[in-house]
Amino acid sequence: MSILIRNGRIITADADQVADIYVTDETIRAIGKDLDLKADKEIDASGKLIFPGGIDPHVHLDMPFMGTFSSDNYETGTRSALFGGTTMVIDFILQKQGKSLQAALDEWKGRSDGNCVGDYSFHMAVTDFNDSTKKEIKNFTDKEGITSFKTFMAYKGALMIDDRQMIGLMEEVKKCGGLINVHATNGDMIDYLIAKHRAEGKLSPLYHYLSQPEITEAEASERFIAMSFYTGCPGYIVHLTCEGALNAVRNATKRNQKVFVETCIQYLITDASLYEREDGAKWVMSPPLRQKKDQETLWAGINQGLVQVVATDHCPFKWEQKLMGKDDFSKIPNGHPAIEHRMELLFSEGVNKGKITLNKYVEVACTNPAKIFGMFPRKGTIAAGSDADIVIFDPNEKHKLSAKTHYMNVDYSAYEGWEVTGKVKTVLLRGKVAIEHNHCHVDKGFGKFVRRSKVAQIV
Ligand code: DUC
Ligand code: ZN
Ligand code: ZN
Repeated sequence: MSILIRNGRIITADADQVADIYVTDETIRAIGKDLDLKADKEIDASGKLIFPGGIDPHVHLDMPFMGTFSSDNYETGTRSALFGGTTMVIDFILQKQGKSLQAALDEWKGRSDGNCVGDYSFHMAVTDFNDSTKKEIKNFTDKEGITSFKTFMAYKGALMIDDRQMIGLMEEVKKCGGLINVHATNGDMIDYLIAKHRAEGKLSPLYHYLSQPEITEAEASERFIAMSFYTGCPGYIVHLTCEGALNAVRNATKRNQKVFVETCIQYLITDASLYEREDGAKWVMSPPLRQKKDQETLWAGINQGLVQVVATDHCPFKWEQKLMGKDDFSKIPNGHPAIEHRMELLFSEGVNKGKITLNKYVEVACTNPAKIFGMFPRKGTIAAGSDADIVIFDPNEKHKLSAKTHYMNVDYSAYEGWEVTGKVKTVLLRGKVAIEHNHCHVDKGFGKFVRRSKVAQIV
């Protein structure tokens, strides 16, 4: 099957040109003006923007968490990602404390194998680092193509590791050519504040926010960065939300240390005032939403090159699940749904409102995740030889986001009624038209596991 996309404005991280794209099988074969080629299918993209397929490197699908499972499984999650122009996601495997990494990998394969509509990979979350876990790292980097290892400095008693384990893991991961991702918040401080608020009968969603003040994130980020510097292990801070944490990253640049940083779309465009609403549980996530001043810091951080990735931390729970914490914020499953809306919201709020350029948009939503996580240039760009993961985007179409029209398996929208300018129209995944005319044309099982290489490219 060959496809010729005519006359689109092709945006990559470093170029902007009107040209044709010729695709056969799974791959982009040629890019040029007025290509003298015939194809089985022609798509007229005049007046449209063309982006590489989006990559969301932070999602939690069908994940056992806080006594329940996130409500999008691998099928509904990757399908709704495709509708929103995200052709690949990286999900998290969680080791159970006291059990092996391999046992967790097997469990996650059991839920994901054959069920993905879009492409996917995994980060391996190490929640119990010991002599036996240490021996397993090399198998992941060298055989499984899983080269990033997630750590939690919070969720005490469930996922959190201490600094001793962190240093040990960093030394091993460095030796194996991998990268450490971190949820950087001070778990002990948060644990204390949660207990304090509960003891005082302060149980509403607002106290979720007040139990994780900015300083808990700034402190842990600084500590993580110091350990990464000391060990020389490449570090990637996931879902960074605030000024204090970004200042820690900026300080590291003064000693020429490179730390990769991800923020998520919700931290750029929403703020903690939502916790005062009756339905504030919809935005109970960790870290919590912050203040308006932090949004400005994060947009600036993107333009300063300190923040390289915009992800989602997609971790949806239905309203019934959120009600598990109706009388106690600490029992509300943490997470919110966004996998489908990242590309459109970032365009509408970022590019359309003049906060970031089109090239920066592609860089943070598509290219940098591919570079940092060992998939570039196969993924994350539009170039001859790359996978034909392509988004055709109408920059002018206005629409509203709603639970009535979204494809995510969750019965509310965290963005109900948001007016968005710009719409994903057609999506190719490895040369196949996956989304067209508001329909998904690929089935579960089409999505492939992507093996990743070891070396994170400096971005
Ligand atoms: N934060 C969330 O909000 N959900 C899943 C895990 C996390 O760290
Ligand atoms: Zn996290
Ligand atoms: Zn997460």
